[in-house]
Amino acid sequence: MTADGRMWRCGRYALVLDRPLVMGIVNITPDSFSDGGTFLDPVAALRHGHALAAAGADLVDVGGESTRPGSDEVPADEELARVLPVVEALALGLDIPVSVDTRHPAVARACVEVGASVVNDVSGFRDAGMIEVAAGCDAGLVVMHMLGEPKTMQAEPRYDDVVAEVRRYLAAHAAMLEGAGVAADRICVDPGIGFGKTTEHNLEIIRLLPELAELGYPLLVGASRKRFIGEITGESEPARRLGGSVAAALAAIARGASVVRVHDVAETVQALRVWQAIGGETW
Ligand code: HH2
Repeated sequence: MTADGRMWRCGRYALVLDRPLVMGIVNITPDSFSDGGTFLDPVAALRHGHALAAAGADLVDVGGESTRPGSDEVPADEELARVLPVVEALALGLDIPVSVDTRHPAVARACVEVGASVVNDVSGFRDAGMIEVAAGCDAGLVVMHMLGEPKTMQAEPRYDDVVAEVRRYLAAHAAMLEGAGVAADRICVDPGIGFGKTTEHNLEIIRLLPELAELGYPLLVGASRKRFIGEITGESEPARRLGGSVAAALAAIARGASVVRVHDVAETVQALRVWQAIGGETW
C-alpha cells in the first residue's frame, strides 16, 4: 500500500501536497556544517524557528546532532537537552508542524510527547526502537537513505546503480513501518543527498527523482548548501551556496519532490512563487 501522494498526515496536521512545501532548518548544534554554533542558544534557536515560519516555511525541522560526514554520534541525553525545550516552545507557538531530526528513539519519543508532528530519521528507521516510536504515535515520518554511518559514509561510497539501490532501501524501510502498523499516508521518503554519495551520485539521484516518486510516497529532498554544490561551483563556504541550493531545490521539485529541506527559506519561497506563477514545469 502506498499513499496517494496528495496528503501527508503529520500528527494534528494534514499537509496538502498540491504545491511544493518548504521545510526550514533549525540546527541546535555546535558543529553543523553550515551554521554550527549559530543557534546553539535555545533563545536564538526559538527566534530562528519563528523567523523561518514568518519567511514562509511550511514546516520547521529541529536537530540537535550534526550528521555531516565524519561527525561523531551525540549521546541521546545531550541531544535531548538541546532540542526538547525548543521543540516544545515551537510546537506551542507556531501553527505549522514542528519536525525533530533524530536517530534516537528516546529523543523522538520525548519530542512527540511535547508536540513534534514529524520524526525525521536520517538513518531511515533502521533502529527497532525508532519503529516502535513511529508505531506508537501519529506523527509524520521522514524515511531517509544513508549508506553506513555519518562517521564513514563518505569514504569511497560505491553503488552498482545508486537510484535502484536507494529506491529498494526506501521501499523496504517504508514497508517495515507499514508492517508495524504505520499508515502509508504518514510516510515521506528522502534519498539522502550527501549521505554516502559522491557528487555524481547526488546528481544522478536528482536527475532520476521521478523513479523514486514512483514509490508513491511524498518525496523530500535536502540539498541545501551541501558539499556537491561546492564541488560543482568552487564555492567553499557553505553559507554562500544559496544560488546553487535554490537551483537544486527547483530541479528536485520539477522532478517530483513534494518537500524541500532548506536553510534559506525566504529565498526558496520566493523562487517557488515565481516558478509556480510561470506554471512550473514537471518532468
Ligand atoms: N540533511 C541533513 C540533516 N538532516 N534530513 C533529511 N530528511 N534530509 C536531509 O537531506 C538532511 C537531513 C544535513 O544538513 P544540516 O542539518 O544542515 O547539517 P548537519 O547535519 O551538519 O547539522
